[in-house]
Parts: sequence; C-alpha cells; structure tokens
Amino acid sequence: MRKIIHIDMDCFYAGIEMRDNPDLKGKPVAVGGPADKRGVLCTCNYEARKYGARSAMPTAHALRLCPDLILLPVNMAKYKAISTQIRDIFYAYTPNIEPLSLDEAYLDVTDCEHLQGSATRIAQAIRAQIFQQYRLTASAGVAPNKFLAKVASDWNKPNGQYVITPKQINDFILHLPVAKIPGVGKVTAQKMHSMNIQTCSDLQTYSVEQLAEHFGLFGQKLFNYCRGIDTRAVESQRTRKSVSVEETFPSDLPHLTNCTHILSTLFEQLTQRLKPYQERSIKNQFVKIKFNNFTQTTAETIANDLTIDLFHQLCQTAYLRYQLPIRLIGLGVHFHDNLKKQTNNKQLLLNI
Ligand code: TTP
Ligand code: MG
Repeated sequence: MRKIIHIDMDCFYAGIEMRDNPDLKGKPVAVGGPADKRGVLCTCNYEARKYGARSAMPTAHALRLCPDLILLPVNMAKYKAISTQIRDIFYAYTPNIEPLSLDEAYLDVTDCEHLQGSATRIAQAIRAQIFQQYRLTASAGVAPNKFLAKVASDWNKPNGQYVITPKQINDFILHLPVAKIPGVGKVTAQKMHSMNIQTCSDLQTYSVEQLAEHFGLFGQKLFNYCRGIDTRAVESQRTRKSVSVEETFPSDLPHLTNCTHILSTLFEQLTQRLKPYQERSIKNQFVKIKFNNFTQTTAETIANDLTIDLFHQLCQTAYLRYQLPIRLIGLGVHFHDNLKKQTNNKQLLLNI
C-alpha cells in the first residue's frame, strides 16, 4: 500500500499577488488578460469566486459578475521562481515528486522516514513550511493512490487537507459525485447525468465494456477510479516519459502562418523545461494541434536534434490534416525508457 500526497497551492497566481501587495487583502482579485483584448482570467482569489468568477472565464464576463474585481497582469517569471522554491521544500521529504503544473505535485512518501513516516503529518509539515517561508497557503490530499489524493486535496480547500485511509476508501468513493473525478469535465459529467449516473456507486453498476463503449479509452480508467483503484506510479523526473509545453490562445489563430511567433516562444519554453532532463535520451518529437472545432491531432517524428525547424515541419503536417483555425498548439518530446532499464538491470543483479 502506497502513501501519496497531492499538494495544490491555493489560488496560486492571485495568492502570490495578494502576498506581495497587502492592499489587496480582503478584496476580489484576479490575474489575467484585459477585457478589451479578449483576455481571460488565469485565476482569481476566493473573494472573487464568491461572485462566480473562475479560471479561464473571459475577463469581460468576470467584470460583469464582479464590477469591483481588481485585475492584475500575469507575471509568469515570478510564479515560476516561487514554484521552484516550493518544490525544494518537497525534496526535503522525498525525491519521488511528480509536478503536474507550477502549483501542483504528487509526492510518493511511502518510504519517507520523516515524522515517523506519517503521510498526514508530512503533508501538514510541508504546508506549514510553505506558509512560514513564502506566506502562501496550500491544500493537500493524502491517500493510498494518486486519484484519491487529488480528489482529497480539493476537499478542504483552501488552506486545508483531507486524508483518505485504505479503510475509508469504499465509503468515500460510494458518495463521490462523478464531476469530482479528474478527467471528467463538463461535457462528460453532463453525459453521465443524462445516463442517470451521479456518483461513483452509480458508475460501479457498469461493466468495463459498457464504460468503454460510452467513454472510449477513458472507460477503463473510470472502471477503476469509481472503485477507488489507481495503479499509476508517481513519475519523478527520472521516470517521466515525456515533457511538453502548450498554449491555448485567447482567440483562435486563423491560419498556420500566424503561428511563427508562438512556435518560437513555445520552443524556447520547451528547451527550458528540458534542462533538468539532459541525461535522458529523446525517443521522438511531437506537435499537437487543437482546432477550433476541438478536433485534436498529433504529428511526431524521430530526429537527432531538437530544432525549431523540426517543429515548424511537424506543425505543418498536423495543420494540413484539417486546415481549420487553431485553438491550441503544443510541442513536446517523448523519452526512451533507458534510465528505467538501468534500474531494472540493477535490481536484476541484486536479485541474482
Ligand atoms: P489551479 O490549481 O487550477 O487553480 P488555483 O491554484 O488558482 O486555485 P485553487 O485554489 O482552486 O487551486 O491552477 C494553478 C494556476 O494555474 C492558477 O493560479 C493559474 C494557472 N491557471 C491558468 O493560467 N489557467 C487556467 O485555466 C487554470 C485552471 C489555471
Ligand atoms: Mg491551485
């Protein structure tokens, strides 16, 4: 049985801005693009959420809901720097860390010997340390697997934590609304509701074949999740299979020719993100495009060097398949499993 902690910072970008400007305390604050440029909110604080403002909401809409909303520009360099500092706190407890985004990570603390190995106390200590050092609050979920830990970190948000012990899994899962399952967005939740599926116990009445029929590849995962089962390992940098960056545009790019600038920016970001993985060998490179009708396609290739030209070519290949306005572009690489193999060999030798 593993012990997994999922940490998620509270209203991360807005939390940082509030910390750095005490005048904002108690006021509704959002971080995002301006309304007159079709901007959207990256996030907003909990005061703003009381008015219905949410991440990814057009700023103009948020301002209609909350006319006193204070909108601040995005300062990504600052958020990234703080993200790295917070990650360093995690590393004091375990090297088994899988960051999901700047403000979110899974930690596998099964083998951690701090605080008598109590995952609950480790989560408390990490949150306390984040607050002490950086004056930011985080929420945590503690559970025997990634899926439950992620659901749990949302349970007592903000500035709270929730623990699901192995014994509690069955009770917890039976009443869990399907919309709380990571990966079940608005559309899937609506589909489930139309099938009279409200909770995980409703989902449990479906066979794996039926779930696959209705929800495609996600069906297999759903079959396990609705029973509280998730066998995915926490993938630290060493075992990570891919690294990618992507951007959804506030307004769709009409044509591939409009992508040159964003490709350069994404390429730069990818190169930065790849720095900690220099010892890994790259298996292939890929470009993902999501079009304005939400169709998604990926083009990949095997090349020796990572160049911007390569990604331009992949982008063209992917674009030509549909030739529609572009909603999202992502660039990334997959790694060879070689590090994993070395570990396996070592284990093999030890076994012998
Ligand atoms: P989240 O953890 O989803 O949101 P949050 O930390 O702002 O709020 P919560 O307390 O509910 O965890 O995302 C982390 C950061 O990522 C968020 O501060 C801003 C950014 N972000 C976007 O830029 N766009 C988005 O659509 C979302 C969801 C997040
Ligand atoms: Mg967060």
